[in-house]
This record gives sequence, C-alpha cells and structure tokens, in this order.
Amino acid sequence: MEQSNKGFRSGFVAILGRPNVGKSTLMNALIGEKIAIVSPRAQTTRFRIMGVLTQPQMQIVFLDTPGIHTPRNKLGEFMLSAVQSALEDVDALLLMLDASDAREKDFEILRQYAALPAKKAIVVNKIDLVDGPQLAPLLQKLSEIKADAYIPLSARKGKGLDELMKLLGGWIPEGPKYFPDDMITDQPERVIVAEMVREKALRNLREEIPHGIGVEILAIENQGDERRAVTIHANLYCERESHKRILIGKQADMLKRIGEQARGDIERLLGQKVNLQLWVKVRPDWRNSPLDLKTLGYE
Ligand SMILES: Nc1nc2c(ncn2[C@@H]2O[C@H](COP(=O)(O)OP(=O)(O)OP(=O)(O)O)[C@@H](O)[C@H]2O)c(=O)[nH]1
Ligand SMILES: [Mg+2]
Repeated sequence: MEQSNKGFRSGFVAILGRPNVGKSTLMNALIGEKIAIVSPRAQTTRFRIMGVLTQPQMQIVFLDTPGIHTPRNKLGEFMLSAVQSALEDVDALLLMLDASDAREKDFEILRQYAALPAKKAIVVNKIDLVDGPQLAPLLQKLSEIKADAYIPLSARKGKGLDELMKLLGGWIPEGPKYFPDDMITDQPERVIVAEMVREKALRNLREEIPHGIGVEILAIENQGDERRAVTIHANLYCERESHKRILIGKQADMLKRIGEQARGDIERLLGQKVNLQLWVKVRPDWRNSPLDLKTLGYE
C-alpha cells in the first residue's frame, strides 16, 4: 500500500547489539506496544521483528534483531542470519550497549558495524543503573568510534527516547507510507502467541534451560466465537529429561505458572478468554535439527 504524499518521511531503522542490552525493550518503548518479548536471559529474541511506528507525517519501521553472538548451533546460525537480513537497505542503525555492563565484545560489534554506510547512532542503554561519574568515561571511550550520534537513554524508564526520535525523524528521507496505519508488526498472531509462552518460560527458568526452549503452536480453536474460550494447544520443547522435570515442576506447579502468566497476555492480545493447553516434549539437540527448526519457524 504505497502512497506518496509530499513531505511524508519514511525509513527503516535496525537495532543491533549484544544479547540482553535491551534492544527489544527499546523497540517496544518506541512503538508504544509490546511486540517483542523481553527477558533477563541472553538470546531472548530469535527472529528479526518488525515494529512499525506511524505518525501523521512519518513512518519509521524498526527492525529488532537477535543479540549478536558466536553461533554454537543451527538455531544460532539462523539468528545471525536474521541480524544480517535486517541490515539490507536500512536508513539508520542503532548500535546498542548496556551502560552497566559494557564489554570488549560491544566495542568489537560497534567497530564492525560502524563501517556500514547507513546513519549510525550509538545507543547507551540502561543509564538508570549507573551514575554520572560512571557514565562519563564510557561515553568518552565510545566517542573514539565514529558514529553520527551518541545517545544515552533508558529504554525501560522511557528516558531519552524523545531525543532519539527527534534524531531519527531528521535522518529518514522523504518517502512513501510502506505499511497501513493499523499495522504494527509483521509477526503473525500465531507466532506472537508462541512467543508469549516462550517469554514466560524464559522468565521462570534459569541456567541453560531457557536456551533450549522452543514453542510449537499445534492448534488455535474457537477464535472469534464470543460464547467460548479460545483453546490453544502448544508443545514446549526442551532438550533433556532433567529439563522436562524442572519445566513441569512439583505437582506441575512450574508448568501451571508459565501457562497462567502466558494466558493473561494471550487473552489481552486476542480479546477473548483463553484455555491454554501446554505439553512438554523432550527433543534432544532440536537446535541442530533442520526439521525441528522448520517446525518452530526458524528457517
Ligand atoms: N534497568 C534497566 N533494564 C533494562 C533496560 N532496558 C532493558 N532492560 C532489561 O534488560 C533485560 C534484557 O532486555 P531485552 O529487551 O530482552 O534485551 P535484548 O537486547 O532484546 O536481548 P536479546 O533479545 O537476548 O538479544 C530485560 O530484563 C529488560 O527488562 C533499561 O533501560 N534499564
Ligand atoms: Mg530481544
């Protein structure tokens, strides 16, 4: 649906950085809707996720990406290719790091992507966790990396977002409205539902288990029938019997908690009562299985 009206500006902005720096939190905050799941576990985001912000005179299409890391399996390779795919034809890059946890790896990433031709802002997130004297030397060190802007902000507290938006508004060129006003993401509903379940699993589990979680939606029934609850059947993949025991928990309390939390989110999304049926499956090494990856949408 391209319609060109004079003076309208539009562009694509990719958000890049190490895992857990707050990329998805930032995109959600900029769009004003929760589109991408967020958790304290590294490698939460596995897809390139589009978030569309439409205003009367401009449209910015944000691309949230998986955290940049060295892949250890086929899923990791898929995630890295999702990062690469976000870089094609972007107008601007937000290169993001965590002010409270800046590492050599962040600088490596900044240097690597600073060479790309798009406009670049180095975004220093989580400034709510550090005080001024701690921030100054970091900003000083970052100024040695060539970029068009350096923006300290807090995605979680919504601090510094206006400055970032003002900057991006000036960077994006005159262009068409690429997507209709009511479109906020390219993720199908089924994927969002699966992601909501995965988010609750990530938030409730720890150590290595979260990395091996995958969610397959088997069926969504009765959707749109106001008299009934939507019934959703989903498989939760994990990689070992010991993980399955933890994922289910004593008297199934863990699985119930994950299901309860996810149900709340899904009910808000669908605007209908939800009956969520979760089944736990052990799939050793599914992150290297082309068939399992395909089933879960990672291809
Ligand atoms: N204190 C604080 N925490 C933040 C801020 N932004 C994000 N977080 C937290 O940092 C954690 C990671 O946030 P995400 O948005 O999932 O990070 P991400 O960069 O998308 O992570 P991956 O998808 O794994 O690459 C979550 O617990 C967030 O709540 C911030 O500005 N301040
Ligand atoms: Mg993320």
